[in-house]
Amino acid sequence: MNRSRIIGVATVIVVIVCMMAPTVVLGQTDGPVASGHIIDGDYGYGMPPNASKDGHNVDNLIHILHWFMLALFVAWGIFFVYCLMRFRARAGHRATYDPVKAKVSKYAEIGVAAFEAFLLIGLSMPIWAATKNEPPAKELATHVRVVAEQFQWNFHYPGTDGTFGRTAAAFVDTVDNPLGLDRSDPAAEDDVFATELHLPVNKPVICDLTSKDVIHSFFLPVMRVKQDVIPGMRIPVWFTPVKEGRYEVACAQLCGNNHYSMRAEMVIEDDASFATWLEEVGKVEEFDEDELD
Ligand SMILES: [Cu+2]
Repeated sequence: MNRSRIIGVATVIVVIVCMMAPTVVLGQTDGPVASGHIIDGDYGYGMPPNASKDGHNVDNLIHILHWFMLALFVAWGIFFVYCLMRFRARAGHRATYDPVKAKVSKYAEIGVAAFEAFLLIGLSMPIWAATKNEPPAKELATHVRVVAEQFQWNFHYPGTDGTFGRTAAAFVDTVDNPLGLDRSDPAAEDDVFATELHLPVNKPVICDLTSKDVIHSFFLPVMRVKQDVIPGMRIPVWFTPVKEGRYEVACAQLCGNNHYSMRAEMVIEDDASFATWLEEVGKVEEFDEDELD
């Protein structure tokens, strides 16, 4: 074996080993620690756990896409190594620069294009349409406003009256009134502000997303939800949590120096625990207001 061939084969082997190393060496890592709590579920090297009703559809799509990419990677890799060997420089062999005219490659390319069209039109679009076209009925859903800012997630609950109080930028106070709630509005009286997202299990959730400053991205890995949060817009997303636990809320858009620290916790719990929590958080707010007066 000549030197250049050895170098070529060694390079291919090193590239393949490097790509496999994380799976072989690291395997499943421990769950991450956020704000001093271990978050439920397996956040290791593979997919995060699925805690939503429609998450399996997204997972199936991701699995199919990855198997397809693996097949393409292996097939093209074999073809690449074959070409390196077959057309290497050697005595009695001249390089030719004419494109190859073979039926096999033509059919292979048509096959790949057809399968990609199927992935988009036959598989992805129906799943998207089924889960994203029709929002759940508002009266049957838990409705939360999610207000992003550098570098925190704020959650605004309408309280027992089910109506959000009026908010305006003029009322915003970073310490006492981060949502800019108009305290004189009767609908604002029972509104609840939190920095943890608590939600009852087995009930649809509608989150209206807004931002106070730059573009953020609301990312709930276990719900398979990711949506950009744009200042000046109110963008709804919806999902149905089906597994109780404490999970991660992340920001998936590089939004400034402390982007890495922009995370919160989402607690999925039974109806009774959710109601108790909402009451407790509401009480803390009232207490704070008395203290300030
Ligand atoms: Cu952010």
